[in-house]
Amino acid sequence: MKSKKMLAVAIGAGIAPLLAVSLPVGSASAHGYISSPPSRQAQCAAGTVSCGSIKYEPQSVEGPKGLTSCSGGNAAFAELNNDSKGWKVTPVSRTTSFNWRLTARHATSTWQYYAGGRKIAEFNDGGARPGETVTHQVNFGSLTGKQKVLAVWNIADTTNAFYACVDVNVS
Ligand SMILES: [Cu+2]
Repeated sequence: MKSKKMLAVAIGAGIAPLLAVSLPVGSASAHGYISSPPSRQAQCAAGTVSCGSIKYEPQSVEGPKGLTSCSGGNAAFAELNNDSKGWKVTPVSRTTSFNWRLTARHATSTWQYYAGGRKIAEFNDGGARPGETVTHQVNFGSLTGKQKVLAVWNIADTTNAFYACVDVNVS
């Protein structure tokens, strides 16, 4: 909203081309992550596991759509891909609520959950703007025991997605 207003003012002043190139594509530091069960980046932020810069911005694991890595392809957050880092594994039941905390409520295409090498759940928001918290009920089906869940938040109006890995033990 703020950007649009600035642009309108700029067009009026005849400097639109100059300003247009400097307009941010999206909000630089505000996005979202899974808070519970605690995702890897949530554990970094809480100090459950000691981490690098991701601990300051657990909401920023953004990358192109279609990736399968916990880091969303960000070299700075590569430690999120390390399965041996001592992540706390949360015991969960076959049907479990996954809760997202969104610091920017981006228009959303889909939310996807992968485990055991396949997609186990998908929720289609059809471009709607989510609330500050989003909860999904995910059913693990025949998957039991220790699982690494990759959750993906696909943004409707950019080519990007947000990624969060959650370590659980399904019983
Ligand atoms: Cu964002």
